[in-house]
Amino acid sequence: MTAVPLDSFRAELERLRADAESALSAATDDTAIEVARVEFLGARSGRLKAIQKSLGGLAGADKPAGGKQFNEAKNAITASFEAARNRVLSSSGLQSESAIDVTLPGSPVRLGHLHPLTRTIRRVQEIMGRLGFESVDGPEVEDQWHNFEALAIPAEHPARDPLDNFYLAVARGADPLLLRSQTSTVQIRVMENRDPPLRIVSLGRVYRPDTADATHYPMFHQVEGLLVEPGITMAHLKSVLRLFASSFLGGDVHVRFRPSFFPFTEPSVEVDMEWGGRWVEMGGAGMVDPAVLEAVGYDPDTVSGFAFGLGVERIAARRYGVDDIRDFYRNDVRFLRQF
Ligand code: FA5
Repeated sequence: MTAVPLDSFRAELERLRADAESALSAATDDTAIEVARVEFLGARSGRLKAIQKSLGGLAGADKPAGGKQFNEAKNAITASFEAARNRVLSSSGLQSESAIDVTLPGSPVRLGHLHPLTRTIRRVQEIMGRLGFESVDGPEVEDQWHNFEALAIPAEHPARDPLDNFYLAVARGADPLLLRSQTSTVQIRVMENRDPPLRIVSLGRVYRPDTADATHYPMFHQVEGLLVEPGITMAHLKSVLRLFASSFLGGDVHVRFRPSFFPFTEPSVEVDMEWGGRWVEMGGAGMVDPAVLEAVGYDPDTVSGFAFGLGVERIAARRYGVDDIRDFYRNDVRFLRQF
């Protein structure tokens, strides 16, 4: 068998080297580099491996020179391969594999949390639940019957004034709907559908065209409580409110009743709470008016009940030491992060 001439062996190596360099310099991603690696440097069927096998065909005297040329070509192709790999890594944002130091501590992920008003609502539901009050919902768009009439607020009552409510545009002649101005609507909806005894609590949004200030907002939340059973008195009302206030605010909270008027309760009171040396009005309450019990088909001679409605923003402000309820709605994370 005639020996392979050293010149043609070298020419073959040069061609391979040129092919490898052009394939690697054209590679723009990991996949292209891997394809080139397998073609040129592959351990089993790579083109370099094939040339290595032909080394054995050189004449004995040419073998040392051929081996040297083979090693030079192999080192050059391996270096081009490394260079191409680093180029692709750095263009994908990673300078090189060593740029990721897995021993460094990770950057902390900041966890969000519930809005203080949502937390207040859940806490109120939980405390009232322990006192046996079931949580119920009612619609925010209401009709005149549930927002006013069934609550003994007749057509001529100033509380129905268009300037004091958000009425919705409706077809001519139809009874206008409105965004509910109080959660007392839910009292009616529940009593219409259930028989006594009942204990419910309802938390939700209400709407009034009030000018926003430190204690008012045009959209706010109320918590409505209603208990109807035989033999209920104002003493039960005060006990429940005291228990609630002490659990919610913590410590010994004093509850004060001031005589007031609501068309749907008789007698009616304003509820103030004293905590940390300050009295704050939290809401209204009273014994459900017999006219309201009759409007929903209950017999006022066999059952009586109390109802209360508290402002959620006011009790949340008290609980968290917030001076201005508008802060709850500014969406300023520096404020919200504190809770
Ligand atoms: C009522 O809304 C009655 N429905 C409460 C009631 C329920 C009485 C059951 C009797 C029986 P009043 O309008 O006072 O009452 O509102 C109750 C509470 O809502 C207020 O004491 C206050 O805490 C809160 N509140 C009223 N207006 C606003 C407002 N614009 N922004 C924030 N909170 C308000």
